[in-house]
Amino acid sequence: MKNYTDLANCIRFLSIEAVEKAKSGHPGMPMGMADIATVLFHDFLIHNPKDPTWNLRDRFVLSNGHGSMLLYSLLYLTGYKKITLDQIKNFRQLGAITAGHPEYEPDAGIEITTGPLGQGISNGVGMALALKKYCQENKFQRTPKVYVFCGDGCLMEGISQEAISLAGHLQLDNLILVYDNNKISIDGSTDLSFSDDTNLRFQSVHWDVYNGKGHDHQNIQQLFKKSQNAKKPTLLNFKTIIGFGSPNKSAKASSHGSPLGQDEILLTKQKLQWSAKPFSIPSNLLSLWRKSADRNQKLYNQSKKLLKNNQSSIDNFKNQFDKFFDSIASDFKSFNSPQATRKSSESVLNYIHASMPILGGSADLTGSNNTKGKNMAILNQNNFLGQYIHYGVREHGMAAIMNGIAATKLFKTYSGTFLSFADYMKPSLRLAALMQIDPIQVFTHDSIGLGEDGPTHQPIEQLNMLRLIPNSYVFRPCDMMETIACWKEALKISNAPSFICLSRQNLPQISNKKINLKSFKGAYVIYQTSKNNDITLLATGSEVSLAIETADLLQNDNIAVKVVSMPSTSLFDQQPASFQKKLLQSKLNQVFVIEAGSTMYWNKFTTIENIFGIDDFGASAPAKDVYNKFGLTPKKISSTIKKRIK
Ligand SMILES: Cc1ncc(C[n+]2csc(CCOP(=O)(O)OP(=O)(O)O)c2C)c(N)n1
Ligand SMILES: [Mg+2]
Repeated sequence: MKNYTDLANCIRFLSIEAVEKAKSGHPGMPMGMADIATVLFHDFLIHNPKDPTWNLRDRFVLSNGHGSMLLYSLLYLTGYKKITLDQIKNFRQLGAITAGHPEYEPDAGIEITTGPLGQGISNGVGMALALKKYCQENKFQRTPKVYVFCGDGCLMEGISQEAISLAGHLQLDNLILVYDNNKISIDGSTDLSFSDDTNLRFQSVHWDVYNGKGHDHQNIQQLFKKSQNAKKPTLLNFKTIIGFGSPNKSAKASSHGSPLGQDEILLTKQKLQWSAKPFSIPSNLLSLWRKSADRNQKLYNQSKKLLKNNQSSIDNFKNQFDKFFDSIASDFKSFNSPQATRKSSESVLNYIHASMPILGGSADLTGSNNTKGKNMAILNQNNFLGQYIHYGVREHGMAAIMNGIAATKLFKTYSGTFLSFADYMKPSLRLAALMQIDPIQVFTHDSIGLGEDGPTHQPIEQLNMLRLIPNSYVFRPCDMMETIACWKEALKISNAPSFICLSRQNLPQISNKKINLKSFKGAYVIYQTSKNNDITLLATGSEVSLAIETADLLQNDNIAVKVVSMPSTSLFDQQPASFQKKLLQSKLNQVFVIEAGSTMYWNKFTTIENIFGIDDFGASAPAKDVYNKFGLTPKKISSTIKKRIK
């Protein structure tokens, strides 16, 4: 048996010293998980530190991301180039990769951004799913495994249940969840708030479950061995001691999130018989760590040959986008029937899914979101060749699972729910934007226009909530042609999430011949009553036709109106100031805005009195009556505008 104790102590002391130097951080978790991580990285994890993004590597996810020093120590010790000793010494400092919580950087071995507890478990489910699909499609013999470390906190979070339930249903046998069962969280003993029978919980959703002793190397090995040929996802429930090795702080919440202090470090060194200086790893141990992945070399070489001819990714389609979408647009150039944009979106999907490596789905609203293309096969436990996932009613889990899929970069992924339930997904949407990964959310029923289902289902502030997420793209098309344009842009974007917001109700076809698909800038003039307009009326989605009707009424009173459709505020924001200014300019220099949602966002374009929106909850009634109740009718708006410009 290798000297796992000393190897694990390398992790412990790098972590302790880095936290001490940074004067902040979480030493307890790396000290408690060091033994398990050591056995995993020396004997089981298949990776190549010299080629961090090798597609067929196993994935290691630290869902309990506060223990980030565990990950950085492992990456430094195993020889990932980007994680140098200087990076470890600069833990938590400006510009370092070694941030407080792991931040997605596959080149450095950081597979996903974690820290908000529970997300990593769900990301791991997405990775396992994507890898299984990818390997079955390419007939690879070995499917990479996904090892996820998690703590008590991750399992307390509701999102973990959504994810483990779906993982069990799909029988993701390449997923191994390693539970740091130390019975401690920030407030103290988990007895304060957590008395789940965790094993029973996992068994009830069809997982294999094993109990282990987290500091007994032989036992750890046996358990990982059991997980290797599993037919189901596996939970390894390890009893561990937080802050292992610290005489006064181990097994206590005091080791969770603050430096041990110099005195306690000395005592810990004595207890663990460690004499090396801070940040110095004895050469014999470092050399064992650096060689720990050599056992994978043969598999690596073989798989590289296989991968050579299998580089299918959305990137390969990038230069065909113009041609591809032009041909869709040309098929719809005479289309003139009123249609809900969710339905238009379905028409676009019918083209896309047949041509691109895309993985769709919905959180139990397939028929309402119109997210399933005509011939999309369902992905289920018996068929990973399918392209469509029934996520069930699990929006938060779905969004985090999609982040895991997107992080593998093996598939472009989209899914759907109602816009009002974007709130259920927000934490994961934010993380996608932070990570610069590219899932697409299809949000239908995007306003009070959904009518009778009422205010619980009518989004108000959600559009602007999404617009406020940095590095994200919000789309809200007004008809078929704009929907084509929005899908094209969303598919092209590879470094940010996209949110495509679509109507439940029918809308007229108005953008044909006006919109320029080739150089779509997020906004354009869709209608004007004269060449020299008095005012500009800006609208999005379902309110564009309302704006055009309003413009016609104003024209009757000799007020000339330019109507600007802005299906993507995000793309418009990126245009040069000169373009933005010119588009919104008018004789009276007055911009008015109509959007059936909260007004807050739009005051960057105009004064608050010029915005027609809704800063209240909607109402349960036929759509026409709800629009009327909130004053969003051509008659009411035109009369207010008339008064304003007098
Ligand atoms: C969603 C979320 N809520 C709260 C926190 C703050 N937080 C960080 S760690 C932690 C306790 C987690 O306990 P556990 O997972 O058992 O970690 P351990 O102390 O055992 O390392 C909390 C509440 C967080 N990171 N994410
Ligand atoms: Mg804990």
